Amino acid sequence: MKSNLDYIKLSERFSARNYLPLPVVLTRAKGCWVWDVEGNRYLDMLSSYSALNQGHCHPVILKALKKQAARLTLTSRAFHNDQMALFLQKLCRLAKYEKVLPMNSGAEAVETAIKVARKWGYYRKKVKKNQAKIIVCKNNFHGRTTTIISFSSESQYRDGFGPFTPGFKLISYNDPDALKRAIDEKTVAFLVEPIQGEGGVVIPDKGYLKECYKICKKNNILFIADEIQTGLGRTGRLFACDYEAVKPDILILGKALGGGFYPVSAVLCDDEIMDVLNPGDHGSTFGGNPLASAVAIASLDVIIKERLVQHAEKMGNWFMKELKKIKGKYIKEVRGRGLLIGVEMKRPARTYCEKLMDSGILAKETHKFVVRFAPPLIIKKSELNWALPRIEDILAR
Ligand code: IF1
Repeated sequence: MKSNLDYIKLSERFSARNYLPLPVVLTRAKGCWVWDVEGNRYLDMLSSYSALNQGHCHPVILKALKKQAARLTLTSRAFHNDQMALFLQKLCRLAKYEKVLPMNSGAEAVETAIKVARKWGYYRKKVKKNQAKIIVCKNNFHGRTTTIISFSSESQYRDGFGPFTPGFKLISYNDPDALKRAIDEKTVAFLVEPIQGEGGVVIPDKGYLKECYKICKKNNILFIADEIQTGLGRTGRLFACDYEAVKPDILILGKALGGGFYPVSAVLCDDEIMDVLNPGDHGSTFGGNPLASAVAIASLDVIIKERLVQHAEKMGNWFMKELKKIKGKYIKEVRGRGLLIGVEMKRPARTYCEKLMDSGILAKETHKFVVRFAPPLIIKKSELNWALPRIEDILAR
């Protein structure tokens, strides 16, 4: 039998060095639990950055995947397949939009939304050719493509990767007045995360999203919400924007849409916006493929049938209350919504994550000082109760 270290050494030899994972090699999983190659068990409190809202290897999604994999996996969009329309219909009805454009990764969906917004700007708002501007927030995370990192405020994400795509303006997050000031006649859209995930689980003030939405409406600008991480139940609502009854003009989804089995992302909006796209304008070899579609249908079914949104709210509220009771001189703040929770420490969070791992809990730091807890939404109170004393033991140190 090979050890964790054997695989890590092998990985270090052949893998690009663009990650620094915790030193554990996982080999199987079920629900909220994962096992490493040495047989140690861990509670997964990261859920692959919210891509595993339904838990690992959910039997309903697995069944759908197996059935579809044996039947038809890929057609390209040169032909129709009998799964995509069913997926898009389900998603439209659930999220209350008229159209969906399916892609694969989150970053691709963000790129798609940018293209749709720009084209809408030129053809509907009549912005001068190649002048469109999109307003984004400091401390954002929307992905890793060259265009998306062009409007990152994180120097590491950009360093060495220029030249950058123009047409973006950075403003401070949680500041509606900054949005007002940044708007001019070239502005076509405002792109925002309802909660900044990678930014350190940053929750804006109550009313921020609503206020920004109103400003966008007043100025004929599209409000685009990146709910790749916050969407599909994570925060205790189907979408985090629901907390403020905001329906974005363009909604971007990813991660949990594929139930942890398959990369599936989507851009949703109504006809008047999506209609700017014509055949040949945009596409993807794998987007909307029948395997992805069947997996996404099952992934959405599980969220609804198992009432994961309601469960996330209940478990999240309780768990956060318990976390707030932990007394530790290095704990600065506990914040979150639903099961997207960050504990900001006064010292680098990586060390705490390493210690948590040693006690059987997998979590990942974000923004250096924040330990993020975002378990699968299926997590039981008993499992959180198992984790709490272990978390307390480490965070209180
Ligand atoms: C990695 C972070 C989380 C996202 C939002 C778009 C994307 C993401 C709001 C792009 C992706 C991932 C990327 C992943 C780690 C993870 C992450 F720490 F980097 F920021 F979740 F917090 N919009 N976030 O959160 O989606 O193209 O990756 O499918 O290792 O970079 P993608």
